[in-house]
Amino acid sequence: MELKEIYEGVVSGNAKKVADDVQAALDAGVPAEKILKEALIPGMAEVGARFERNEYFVPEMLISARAMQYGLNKLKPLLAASGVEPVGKVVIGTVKGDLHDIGKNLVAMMLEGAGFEIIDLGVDAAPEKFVDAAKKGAQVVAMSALLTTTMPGMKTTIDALKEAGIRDKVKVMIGGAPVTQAYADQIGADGYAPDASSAARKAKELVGAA
Ligand code: B1M
Repeated sequence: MELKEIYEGVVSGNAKKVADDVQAALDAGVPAEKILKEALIPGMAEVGARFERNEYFVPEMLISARAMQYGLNKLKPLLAASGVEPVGKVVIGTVKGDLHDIGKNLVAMMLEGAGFEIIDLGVDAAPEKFVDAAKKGAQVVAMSALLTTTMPGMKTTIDALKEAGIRDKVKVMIGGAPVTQAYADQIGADGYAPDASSAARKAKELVGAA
């Protein structure tokens, strides 16, 4: 199975083909991480590039996102299978106003694979939702944002954790395409990770399980 076919399936938004091709690649012994890094993620990057060039519009992005999710669903059992004792609890969500969840879902899968218990708040998660979930014993609050306009929601959530008196009880980790280490430093987050694998490493480091 050619990884190029999976890539093209994401770009053209053919969900069934992506699911079948990912399964065929797995059956042929291609590692899940290779499929992810060399086919699915580059496919979505091309979709973004076409959107920027006004060749794709929101409906095409949605159709490709669905195809990517079909592929990820096939990889999930492999990426999330760690078989180790829980190393901590993470509450994760995409911040308020932001509906992008593919990267967040991927980070959640890798965290699960690294041994964390996950509370997934989904998308458009308001600061109060993070605070309420953090009160239930999470050691890490993990926020994703894909829009420059929704990134400030990360600082608002940190402020809400402070107001609730629990900021010093949790570690805050942030990420997403427009997010940087400099932004994490600026808003007082404890950690930043550029991708899902390093997010899992960073979360372990933050809870002292690295
Ligand atoms: Co949107 N969108 N989108 N979109 N979309 C972007 C983000 C954009 C960059 C496209 C572009 O212009 N090139 C642009 C943002 C521009 C900006 O703010 N600077 C954009 C825009 C403008 C919009 C709308 C405003 C479009 C419109 O309506 N006019 C709109 C906003 C809706 C909203 O959220 N309120 C919109 C809508 C959508 C869809 C709903 C159609 C769809 C999302 C579907 C879904 O997620 N279920 C969509 C998509 C698919 C994209 C692109 C094409 C792909 C995003 C993606 O899934 N990437 C995207 C362009 C791009 O990113 N190249 C784009 C694959 C994913 C694996 O990567 O999410 O970056 P990513 O996650 C990575 C890392 O960032 C990191 O790890 C992940 C894996 O390695 N990471 C973390 C993510 N979260 C992390 C958290 C961590 C650590 C690491 O710690 C907690």
